[in-house]
Amino acid sequence: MTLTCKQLLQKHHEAWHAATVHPFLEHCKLGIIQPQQFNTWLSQDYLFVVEFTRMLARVLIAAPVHHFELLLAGLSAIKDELNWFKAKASERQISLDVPQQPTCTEYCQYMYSLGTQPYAVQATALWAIELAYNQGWQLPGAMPEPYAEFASRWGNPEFTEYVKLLEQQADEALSTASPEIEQQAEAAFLQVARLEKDFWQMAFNATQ
Ligand code: HMH
Repeated sequence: MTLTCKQLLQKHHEAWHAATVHPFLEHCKLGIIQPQQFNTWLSQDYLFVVEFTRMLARVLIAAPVHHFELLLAGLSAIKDELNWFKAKASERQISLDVPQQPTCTEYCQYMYSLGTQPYAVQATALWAIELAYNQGWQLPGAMPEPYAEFASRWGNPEFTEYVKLLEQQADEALSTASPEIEQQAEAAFLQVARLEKDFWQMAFNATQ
């Protein structure tokens, strides 16, 4: 039997719920998130995206040529995203030159470790990472400014389409994967879900 992304979401519904529904996002929606919480998320997520860029470059290395187009579009979009983070940090007068918090480091090390995994595993993890934000930022419903801009960055229709295409590419890679690789892909999905939940909690816990 072939594993698909849809099956992973169904089988691990609870883990995925915890990855995408968090008081941090609920407090953004209610407009009551504290500046130190939001600013911690912003600076740590910038550091995350720097390492995520490197992960995406490694996924491209492992990918079949007919998957290049989507991955190159993703890499191109990340260029704007890194600059956007810098603009948001400057508006909020916060520094991005801060140390990674332990949860951020753990996530970044995990993304680094994916580089030695088969392409099907990397493609599954990439899809899960992008879907987590695509769903997480949309699920609470319309957010007040300044958070609406953040919600639309990952919740907008083009990003949603990009994530659907990532799912197709992951499904295609999984369709020829051995049972052992399927198992590794399932473990990667669960690891991403756990790290996403921890990342929200890290920002939510921030007191300075
Ligand atoms: C923690 N997960 C985290 N940050 C992000 N920016 C994304 C996923 C989406 O790229």
